[in-house]
Amino acid sequence: MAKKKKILVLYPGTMNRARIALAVPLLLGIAKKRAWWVKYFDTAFYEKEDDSVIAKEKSGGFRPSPMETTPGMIPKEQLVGDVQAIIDDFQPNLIAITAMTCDYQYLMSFLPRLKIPKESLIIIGGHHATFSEEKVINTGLFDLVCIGQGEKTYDEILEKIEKDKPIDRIMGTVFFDKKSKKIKNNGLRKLISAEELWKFPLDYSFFDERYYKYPFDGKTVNMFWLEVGRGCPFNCTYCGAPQLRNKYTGLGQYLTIRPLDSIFKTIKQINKHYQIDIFNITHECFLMQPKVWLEEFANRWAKEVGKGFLIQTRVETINQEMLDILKKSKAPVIQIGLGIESGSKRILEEICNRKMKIEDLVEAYKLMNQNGFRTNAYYMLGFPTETREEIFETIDLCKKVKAQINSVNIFQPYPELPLTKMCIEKGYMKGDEVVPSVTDVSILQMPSISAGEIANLRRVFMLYAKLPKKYWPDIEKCEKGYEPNKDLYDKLLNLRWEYEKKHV
Ligand code: B12
Ligand code: SF4
Repeated sequence: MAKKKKILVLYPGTMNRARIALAVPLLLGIAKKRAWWVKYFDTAFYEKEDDSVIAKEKSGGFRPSPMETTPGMIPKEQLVGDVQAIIDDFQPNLIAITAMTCDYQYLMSFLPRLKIPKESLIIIGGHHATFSEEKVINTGLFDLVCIGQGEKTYDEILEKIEKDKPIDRIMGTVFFDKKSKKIKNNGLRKLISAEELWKFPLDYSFFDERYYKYPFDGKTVNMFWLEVGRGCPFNCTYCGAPQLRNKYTGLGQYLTIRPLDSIFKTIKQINKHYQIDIFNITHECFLMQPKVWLEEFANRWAKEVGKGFLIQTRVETINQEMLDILKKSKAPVIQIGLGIESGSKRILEEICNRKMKIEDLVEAYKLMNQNGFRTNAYYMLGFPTETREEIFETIDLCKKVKAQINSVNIFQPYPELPLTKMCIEKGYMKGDEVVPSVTDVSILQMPSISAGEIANLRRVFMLYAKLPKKYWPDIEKCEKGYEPNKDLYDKLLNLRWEYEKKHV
């Protein structure tokens, strides 16, 4: 009998909190089903300097959490030694990694320092690999790069390894022959149907209670990220979702809804071990699902779950009828998040390709607030060609929409986005820079506004938006000189929360 194969699944997550990346239960589940010996490692518990969730919390976007990071963080210096020890001890046949761009950059800070046994293959997939496949394979660190949807591709990779067959011709991968240094791009694989997709097994047995603890409304709750479908039909120029959809043109149906039975089966599976308080539904535009599906979802939620949930959707999908459907779920709390991004008509229409009216955004929040929904708003600053005045239009809009949760991000040019191409064409960047976190700095060198001013404005954005104008001179002091005015900044931040309590 052939020897049982061994796989190490590795997720180089960049947060200081434990979280289950959606691809990981799949990578674990498929390997387990194929009877592999499976180990899992992630970087959640290793200290990282920059964490966008903490940065947003510290600049007044969310209520301060009682649990800033997962308790018991490990010093970052121990990371390489710890991964090395697992590899030396386990001697995996395969190391499978999932990463978006931020994770990949972090991975590059430690993967090249590891001594990988000659016999161990390394494969990587996820959003970054899908859009930077050439750069990733050219590092010479990986045997295979998985491009796009991975379920079938990964299953086939494991099957080939089990049978000691060559892995150089698998659709949906780019292969690097470490001996001859030759690269073979096998092209994208056709998409599989939703039914087939959601039959692949998901394994959550590797995650303890720390993976569910998350701050919410100033408390720590059990939260679970629940996938209900994939894909968005819109074409915002700063977003990776249309990029993925477009890549699949002619290769099948990219927009998919997860069958309801599969959704509720996962909820039951998780609730057996961890009573989840809030489900964070990951769909780019939840309310664009057909009404019948939404009605059934809400009715089943009321009967089978009865807990709170969070969704993201587009402003165009917000109306009384949709809100009434959501209410049928009888969830004690429903949070709706909309991407606002900018309060400038020019930035929205000409730069972001978002053909929505500012008045509609204000009206949508009014309606959601009136109907008792908790609201979340996403903003971005530092778009190519943006000016200080336009950022203040966004601050002005934030004042008007009165969302409870505000997520203020700096635009970052991820690989191959239309806006990234524009930045390169305009000479705002070269294209090979490391992309910082969304709360760190802008890497764009623009004539309209400096990178420093963008970073400073992000830090005080919520103060300008939430405090009356009489405080603006003090806010400006903190904007222009944060370090010498830290005490004043903290005072204003406290005032921002007090003010909201009194006036909303
Ligand atoms: C859900 C989601 C989140 C969730 C959960 C993310 C997670 N790690 O699980 C949350 C809300 C936490 C999140 C956060 C962020 N996100 Co996000 N997120 C998404 C979203 C909507 C879906 C991703 C997803 O989980 N899909 C389902 C899983 C199963 O798909 P998948 O990971 O792509 O994996 C498939 C394949 O890639 C492949 N595969 C993946 N790994 C592997 C490994 C192997 C070995 C193989 C063979 C195959 C394989 O198989 C899988 C199944 O088909 C995407 C948009 C999109 N349409 O992709 C953005 C997206 C991935 N996020 C993005 C960004 C920028 C962020 C943030 C930086 C945003 C922010 N403002 O803070 C943060 C980063 C936080 C952090 N440091 O980790 C960008 C990434 C761009 C890039 N180049 O990296 C995207 C594309 C959206 C966008 N705005 O452009 N995100
Ligand atoms: S609506 Fe949201 S998910 Fe869809 S393309 Fe725009 S930003 Fe991306």
